[in-house]
Amino acid sequence: MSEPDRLFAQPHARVTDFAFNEDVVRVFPDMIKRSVPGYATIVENLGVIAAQFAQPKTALYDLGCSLGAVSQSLRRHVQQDAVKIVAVDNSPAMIERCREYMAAQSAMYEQLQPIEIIEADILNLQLEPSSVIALNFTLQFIVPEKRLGILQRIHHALHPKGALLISEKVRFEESTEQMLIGDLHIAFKRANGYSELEIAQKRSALENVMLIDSINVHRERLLEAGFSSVTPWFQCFNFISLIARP
Ligand code: GEK
Repeated sequence: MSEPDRLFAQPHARVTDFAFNEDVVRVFPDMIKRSVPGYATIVENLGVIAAQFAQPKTALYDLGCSLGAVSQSLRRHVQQDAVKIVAVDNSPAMIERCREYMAAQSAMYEQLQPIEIIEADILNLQLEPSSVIALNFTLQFIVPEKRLGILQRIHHALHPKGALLISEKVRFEESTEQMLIGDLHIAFKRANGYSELEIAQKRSALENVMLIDSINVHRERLLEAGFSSVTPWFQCFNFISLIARP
């Protein structure tokens, strides 16, 4: 169903801001796999981790679900009774395709957890009592001044034995480290078949819409939002995944 990502292969007269529209949806599985080091490992293990924190009679949220990869992993790994998985995205094109993928998964496997797929802005979403909330590469697309507020709402919704699972691209505060790891990420993209033109045009498309923080900024903000601990469980180059406990 997914096409190879050639969105930035030809020179664009003017590179416009990146948007999660139908063109992106068509190539998304290929794009994210070739751009985010460790993506498949992160997605699979978010299910494994979620199974340790999920509590009966609570919701498990996949916020900024895109095509629902994390929700699919949660459905396969979490066995607790009476949990409800809720996948949320504000891109109509993503949600439409997500529903198709989820229907295909439901048809293929028995005994999957129930799922609700919602088109909504996570900034306006009323969160039900939850035990696991995943923000898998989503917070980086939220305007910086709204990030603390959403983390505070997530903290408020979380069961004491639950967890926020958050993955992000990060920057490094020390410039030589930033240069080294940034270059290694570019090498990863080259190794996955992206040309210099594709890498450069994608970078300018994301410049104004994906604003990344350092690990320290994430940690401090999560603590300010009320979380008691922040534990990195995965890093590959400048891509990390953290477990934040209420
Ligand atoms: C995955 N988690 O495959 N409200 C709802 N959704 C939003 C908002 C918002 N305010 N802002 C951005 N999004 C996925 C990958 S992609 C990351 C997540 C990437 C959505 C946006 O529409 C997009 O689908 C997603 O967040 C970010 O594990 O493409 O690098």
